[in-house]
Amino acid sequence: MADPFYSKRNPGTGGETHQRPSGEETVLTTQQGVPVADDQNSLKLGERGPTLLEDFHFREKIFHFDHERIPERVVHARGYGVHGTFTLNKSLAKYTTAQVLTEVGEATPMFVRFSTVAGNKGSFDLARDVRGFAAKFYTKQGNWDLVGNNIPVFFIQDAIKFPDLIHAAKPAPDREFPQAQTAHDNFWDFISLTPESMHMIMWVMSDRAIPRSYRFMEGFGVHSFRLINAKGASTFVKFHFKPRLGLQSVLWNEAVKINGSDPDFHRRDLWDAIEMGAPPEWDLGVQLFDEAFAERFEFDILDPTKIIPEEQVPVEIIGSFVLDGRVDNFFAETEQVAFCTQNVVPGIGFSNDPLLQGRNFSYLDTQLKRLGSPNFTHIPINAPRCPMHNHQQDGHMAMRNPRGRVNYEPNSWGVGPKEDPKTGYRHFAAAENGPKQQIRPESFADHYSQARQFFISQTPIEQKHIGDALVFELSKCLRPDIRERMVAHLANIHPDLAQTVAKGLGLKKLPKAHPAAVEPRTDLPPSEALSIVKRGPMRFEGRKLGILVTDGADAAVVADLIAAVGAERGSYEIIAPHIAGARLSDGAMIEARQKIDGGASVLYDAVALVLSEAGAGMLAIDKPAKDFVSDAFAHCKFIAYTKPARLLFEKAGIAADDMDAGCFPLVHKGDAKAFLAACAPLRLWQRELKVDLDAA
Ligand code: HDD
Repeated sequence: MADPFYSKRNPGTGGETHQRPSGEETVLTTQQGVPVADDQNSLKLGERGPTLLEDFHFREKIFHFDHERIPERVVHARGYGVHGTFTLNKSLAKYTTAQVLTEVGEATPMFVRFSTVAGNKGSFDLARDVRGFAAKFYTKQGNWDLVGNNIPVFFIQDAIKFPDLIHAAKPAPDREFPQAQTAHDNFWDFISLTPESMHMIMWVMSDRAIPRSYRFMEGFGVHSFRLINAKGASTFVKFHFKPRLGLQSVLWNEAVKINGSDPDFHRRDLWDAIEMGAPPEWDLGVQLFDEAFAERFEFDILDPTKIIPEEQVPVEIIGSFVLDGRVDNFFAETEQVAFCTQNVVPGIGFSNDPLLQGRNFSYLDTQLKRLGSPNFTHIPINAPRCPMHNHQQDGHMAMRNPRGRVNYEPNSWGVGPKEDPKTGYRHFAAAENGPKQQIRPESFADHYSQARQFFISQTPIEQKHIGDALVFELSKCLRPDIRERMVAHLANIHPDLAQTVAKGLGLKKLPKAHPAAVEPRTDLPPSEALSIVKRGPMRFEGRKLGILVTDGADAAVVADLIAAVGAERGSYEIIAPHIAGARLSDGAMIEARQKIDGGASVLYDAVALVLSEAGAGMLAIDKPAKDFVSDAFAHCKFIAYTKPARLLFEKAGIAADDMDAGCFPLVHKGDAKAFLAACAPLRLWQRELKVDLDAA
C-alpha cells in the first residue's frame, strides 16, 4: 500500500486546519470532540462563588496549556525551518548508490532549519555566532540528514569535549548571563586553553558569524563522509551549499542595532522572501577525494578543524535546492523536526572523524529527551515519505503500530517485512585494527596553519573586522590573563593580527607566542573561496532598499527608485514620519511600511532619502531620522538623496566634504537606475578604512 506521506511535498502539521472558508462556522470542541457552549466563563457555584472541579472543559484547557512547552534544544535552540526541493543535475553513480545523488532530474523534498547555536529560543537573530544549516532530504531510500553549519570547521576535534565547549559558551551557571554571546570570560578561558579551536575562532570572529540573511550564507557538511558505490568501493566527500545570491554579512555595529530594531530579522527576511515569490536557492557541491589524496594532504581529513581548500579539491556542483515553502505551524514542523547525523541512506556512509562518531550518538539521544518518545519518527515532519515497514511497536504516543498478529521475524506466517541484501543499507567494510586507547592522533596536532591561511585570504576590510571582533570580545573578559593567553595564540597565527589585538587591548607588550605542538606553517597560499567580499554578489538582487519619504517628496523620483529596484529583482520599503504614509508632490498618498523610528537604516542594504524642503527641515531635528542617515553612512551603505536631504546629512554630522562616491544625488531621470547599479558591491568599504586611517 502506498505510504500516505510519500509524494506529498509538505506533510504539514498532521492536524486539521481550524480555518474554514469565510462564512463557514467552526464549532469549538473539547479534545474529545464535545461542542463547547461557553468559552468565556468557568463553571461557578452561584454568581460570585468558587469554580467547580466538574468543569471538564476548563480543566482540559488549562491542563493542555500547562504542558505546551517541550525542552528547547540544548544547542541551536533558536531556529527557523522551511520546506524546499532538491534537484540533481549531475549523477554521482560512479561513486554512490544513493539515488538522491544518481537520478538526474529527480526532485527530492527537503526541510531545512537554520539556527544560532548559543542563544536560547527567545534570543535575537544577529548574535555573533555560528549558524546551523541542517537539511533533511526525504529520499526514496529513506531520510538523509546533513546537519551542517555555515562554517566548514569546528571548535573541537573530539566529541567528548562538546559539553565543555557548550557549557563555556552558554551563560555562566550561577548568574545565567550573558545570553547569546561569546564575549565573556568562560568562553575565552576555554578557547584559550584549547588551541585546536584557533582555526574556528578565525571564522567566528569574521563577518561570517553575523550574516545579513540566511539567504546569503554558505552551508557545509563539515566532516569527511563516504560515498559507497555498487561494488562497495568508497570515495570521501565533503558537502557544500553555495547560495545563488552570493555571500553577504553585516557590520558588528549594525548587528547590535538590528537586534534592537528587529530581533527576528533573519526569520522575517526568509519568510518575506518566500511570501513575495523570491525563494532563495543554493547549489549543492561536493569535494570528492580518495585515500591517495587523503594520504598526501597536509592535514588529516578526519580532523574537523581543517578544510580542504577548494584550490586543492574543487567543489563540483551536482544539483541545487530551492527553499520555497514556509511552514504551516512553527511548533509542529520547526520545533519538532529532529535531525540526526546518523540518518544516512544506502550509498552514503561515515568516516572515522571522532566528532562525527560522537554526534551519531548525541542526536538520537537528544530527540528522545526533547520529543519525549522513541516514536518521534511518527511526527509528520520526521516521518520518511517512502514506504516504511518494521516490527518496532508501542511506546508513548505510538501512531502507527503494524497491523495483524505477526510482529516478529523470522515467522512462518509468510507475512511481514524482511531484510533485503540487494537494496538494504550496507556499512562500508573499512578494515580497522589497533589497540584500544584514549589518544589524540599526531596528525591532528597543527592548530595554527589553517587559521593563518584563513586570515591571509581575507581582504583588508575583512582582516580589520576580525581584529575588531577579537578586541571587542576580549575587552569583555574581566581577567587579563585570559586576554593575554589569547593574544599569545594569535602570535602563532599572524604577527599583524596579534599586534592589532594587543594594541586594541592596551597590552604593554606583545606576549610570547603560545607553545605550539608543531611548528605553524607559513607557506599555505591564500584561498579566494574563504573571503565573503571576494564572493560577494555584485548585484542588488535579493537585497532591500529603504526609501525615506516626507510629504511633498518628488513623486517621479520615488517612482523611478521603485522601478529600478524591481528591475534588479530587489525589494523596497517606504519609511515615513507617519505610518499612514506621505502625500507626494503629485498629490497622491504613498503608504509607509515603517514609521521612521521603527524603520532604522540597519534594516536595509541601501537607502534613499527622497525629501521635500519642508520634510528635510522637520527631520533635521528628529533623532531617529538623523540616526537613519548617520548609521547608513557609518555602515558604508550607498545613499541616494534628493537635494533638500543635504540638510539632513549635515545635521547627522556628515559634512559636505565627507560626502563620497557612495552618496548619490538623484537629479535626473535615470539616476535611480544608475544608483542601483552603483550599489552592486553593496558597501563602500573604503569609507570605513578611511575613517580608521584618519583616526590613527
Ligand atoms: Fe550539533 C544540534 C550542527 C557538533 C550535539 N548541531 C545541531 C544543529 C546543527 C548542528 C545545525 C541543529 C539541528 C536543528 O536545527 O534541529 N553540531 C553541528 C555541527 C557540528 C556539531 C556542524 C560539528 C561539525 N553537535 C556537535 C557535537 C555534538 C552535537 C560534537 C555532541 C557530541 N547538536 C548536538 C545535539 C543537538 C545539536 C545536542 C541539539 C538539538 C539537536 O541536536 O537536535 O544533539
